[in-house]
Amino acid sequence: MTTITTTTTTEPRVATDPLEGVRTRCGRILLTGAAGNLGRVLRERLTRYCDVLRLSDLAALDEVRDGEESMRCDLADAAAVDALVRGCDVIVHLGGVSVERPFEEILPANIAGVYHVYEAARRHGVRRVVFASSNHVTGFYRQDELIRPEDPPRPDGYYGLSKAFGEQLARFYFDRYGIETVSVRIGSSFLEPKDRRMLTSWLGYDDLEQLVRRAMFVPKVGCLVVYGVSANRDWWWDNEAAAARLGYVPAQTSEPWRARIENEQPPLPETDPIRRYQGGAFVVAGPFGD
Ligand code: NAI
Ligand code: 15L
Repeated sequence: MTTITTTTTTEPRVATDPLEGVRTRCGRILLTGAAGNLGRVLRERLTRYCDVLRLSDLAALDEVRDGEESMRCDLADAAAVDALVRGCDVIVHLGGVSVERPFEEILPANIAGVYHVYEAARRHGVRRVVFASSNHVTGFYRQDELIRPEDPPRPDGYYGLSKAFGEQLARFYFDRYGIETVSVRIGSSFLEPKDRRMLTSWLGYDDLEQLVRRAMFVPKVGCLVVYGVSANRDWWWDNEAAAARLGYVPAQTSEPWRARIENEQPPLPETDPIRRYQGGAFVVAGPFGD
């Protein structure tokens, strides 16, 4: 199997930073999915970019601190989402089902949910959304393929399909209403990579923050899709758009974990779909309830 290896990882690929001279602070940011893994990470980091960080989740949230407010909300509830979005300048939309699940669970949270977010954004004049999309939009590309965001989606399940829907919804709301979106197809964003696949798909938390900050504040992004991945040794995703359009230069890499993971975890057989496809275990999740 061919592996794509980068020749350079940390050299800046943009001549001028599109954020140069741009104010990276706004009035109110809405963070959905704030009780989740990445929500908790970004909660700590986004207050410095706004006067008020509005936290929301279906699950209970910890007590609010200075500069925060919280509104518990089910994304499936259109009226509740409308109230949630009112008064916000930017939406960082992380909320929803984050793994492969039966369609009946994905539909209200991820499909109706993202629709409710954009409808509320339209009604309340929100001009920018950062959408937490996923590498599972393209999970059925092979691990020996290098793909670009504009290549056709090949979702690896209902979850990946719901993210593809969100990206297309973002496109519609830009073309029709001018609402700008950066859809970030996040790879694997955890404190550290957990397995061989994540050595390629890992996105460190500092790089996540950098991407979200750029996605919120770089002027005139239009409707953009990028991958959320750190400067790992091997790449499946051509992320030139993230560099060129957002000025994203990842500063983290999965290399410090390589030796331990490769020693502890023998490679799967080459014919195993979990090794063959970029989506890893998601490509064999389900069917549910047979
Ligand atoms: P998570 O599962 O920890 O957090 C998702 C949050 O959404 C949870 O707190 C959950 O309570 C909330 N939620 C679920 N259904 C909801 C509903 N109907 N209404 C309101 N809130 C609801 O996931 P994580 O890891 O924090 O991911 C955040 C986002 O980033 C998700 O959209 C996920 O799909 C996306 N993503 C994450 C990746 C990662 O490596 N962590 C990779 C690719 C995408
Ligand atoms: C995702 O989309 C999931 O939300 C996350 O939990 C990870 O499984 C990640 O993809 C991944 O592909 O590793």
